[in-house]
Amino acid sequence: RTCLLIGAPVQVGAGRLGCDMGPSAFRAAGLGPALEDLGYRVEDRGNLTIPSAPVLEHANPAIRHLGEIAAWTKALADAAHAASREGMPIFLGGDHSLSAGTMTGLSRRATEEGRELFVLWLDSHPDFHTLDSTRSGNLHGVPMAYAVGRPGFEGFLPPNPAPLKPENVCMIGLRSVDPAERQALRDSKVTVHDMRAIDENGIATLLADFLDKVRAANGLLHVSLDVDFLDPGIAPGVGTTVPGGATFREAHLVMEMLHDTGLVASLDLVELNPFVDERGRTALLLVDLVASLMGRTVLDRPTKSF
Ligand code: DIR
Ligand code: MN
Ligand code: MN
Ligand code: MN
Repeated sequence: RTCLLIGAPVQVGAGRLGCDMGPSAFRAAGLGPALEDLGYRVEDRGNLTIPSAPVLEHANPAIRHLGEIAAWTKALADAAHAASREGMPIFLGGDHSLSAGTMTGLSRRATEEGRELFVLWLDSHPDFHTLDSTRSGNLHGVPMAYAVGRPGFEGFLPPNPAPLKPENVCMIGLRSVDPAERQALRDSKVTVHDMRAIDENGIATLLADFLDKVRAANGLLHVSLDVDFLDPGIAPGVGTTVPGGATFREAHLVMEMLHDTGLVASLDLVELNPFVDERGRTALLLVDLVASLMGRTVLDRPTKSF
């Protein structure tokens, strides 16, 4: 199996600059060699770029960089669609606005193959704002709403012909949800697990339920990992730290369980901000988490049958 590393140095979707250095930090932290050690062929495709983007105006005056994010979304959708045929794409962000593009391209791919895209969303935020409801105007707060085809994206890009089904999305780790997002999630079929749900049930139980669903549907599984899913104590290198996040062991367990299923087809690594990281420790942690996702274990394990 070939892993395709695709850098997406988009940073204007976030409230502070620095995520454009994310792809370099993942490389410097040894992501490629870690995957090669596990026996994968690794192709580093370098970083995507966008043509100079037109300025797009929107009725919501808070919105920032709409034209640029539209250009990134288009470029990423095309890249994700193409790469998903050649191997397992790993998108190195970049802020979370990039997932509007990756999920769009991947759902197009799934539809062509007669399958359905499923998304595991690991984030403290649901990123479920529309262009009308965002108050910050930071477009890393909207990618999931766009991907599932919520109205409120007029004048952004043409409507997505093959949107992701909300019932195929599972969010784990939520602890910062704006009122408009909370209402919209209540009215949607997205599965949402906040930190309390993790505390009460254990993260493994929540994840296993979702993975059963993906397996039963023979779905294509995409994982979108926002650094702020993790507790800031172990992952300080992100612009939007939110206390009370996933622990080191919870995060590794999620990755190890995902590997056991063999269902993961693609991955976003987003919101790493090397400018606020502590000597690369967040980048190094992310590389170790990806290694767990791709099969690194401490001891041999009996093959688990589902
Ligand atoms: C907040 C924070 N909901 C916003 N969002 C994100 O700005 O819309 N922060 N994604 O990382
Ligand atoms: Mn996010
Ligand atoms: Mn987040
Ligand atoms: Mn924000």
